[in-house]
Amino acid sequence: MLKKLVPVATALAALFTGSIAVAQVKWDMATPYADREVLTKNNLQFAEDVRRASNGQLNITVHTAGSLFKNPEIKRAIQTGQIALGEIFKSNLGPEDPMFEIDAIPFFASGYKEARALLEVSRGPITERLMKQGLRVLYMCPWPSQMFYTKQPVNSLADLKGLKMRTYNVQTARLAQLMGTVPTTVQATEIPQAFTTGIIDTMFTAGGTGVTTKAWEYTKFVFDTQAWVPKNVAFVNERAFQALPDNLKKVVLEQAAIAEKRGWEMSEAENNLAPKQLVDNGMTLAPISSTFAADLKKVGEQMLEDWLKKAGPDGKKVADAYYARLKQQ
Ligand code: PCA
Repeated sequence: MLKKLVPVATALAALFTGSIAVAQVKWDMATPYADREVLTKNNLQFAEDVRRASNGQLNITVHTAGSLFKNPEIKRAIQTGQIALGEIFKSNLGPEDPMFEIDAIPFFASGYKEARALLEVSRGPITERLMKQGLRVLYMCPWPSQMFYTKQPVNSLADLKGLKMRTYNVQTARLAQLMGTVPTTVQATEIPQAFTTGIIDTMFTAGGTGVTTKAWEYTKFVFDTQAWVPKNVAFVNERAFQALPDNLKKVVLEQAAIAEKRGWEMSEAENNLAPKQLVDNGMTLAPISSTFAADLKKVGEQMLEDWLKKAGPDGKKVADAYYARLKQQ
């Protein structure tokens, strides 16, 4: 009997001191992607880590898969204080400022090493821009490198002419146009349905997203193009952050740094695993012909040129710093 009572008494005491000494803070976090996606898993882990590290004083409820706000609405919801924090696809902010889409230029930074170098040189300009809008960046983690999925073999861009290509933002719509395809916006959560209803014929997405959306059910060929490594950004309303007591501020920042490191590792692990998973499920990992590679390279060069024009001196500075960093590696 006594044995049973002791833990209850201890738990009650803890609850009491907890509620008297400090109020519990509850935050809502909106995220756009399905629970099975690697970066969503990382967000859920972040929330769990914050709860644990704060001894339950800061509780973050993660609303995944756009269930609270959709990808394009999340930033506004945080800025207006409807929710404290969230995660979005960073280059969706490209129309606001080209700096946000520096990681969405095909073949500019296509592997993890390059993507890291690009993050190092662009973190400052990106966090400054968001801070001016009252948003504090918590972490930026990559999607696995973007692969290309089709129903039929491809030898050159000419084979894709007129096909409907799934796009997820302005930058990918531009890419689809330059590839001679018809851009069609479809969020990741709706990919299978869009394929089966014939809204789209082809897409770029991560190997991991190909696996989680069962690409083998509606496409046959996957090209490991390693086209670009786009990132998500998680941020918190700065007023909500500043309203926290110092000990909780520290917890948030520490766990955010851990989440960024873990997110990069989880993403890279998934990137390495995905091609085999796609093949095991019946897809053909198709070799990229020299013509197709040259066609894609040309499109990438055009997009880089366009971006440098749009991004002006700030963009040039970051691009130069990126090239310099690559040379040091
Ligand atoms: N998966 C998400 C974002 C980028 C990615 O690899 C998508 O396809 O929408």
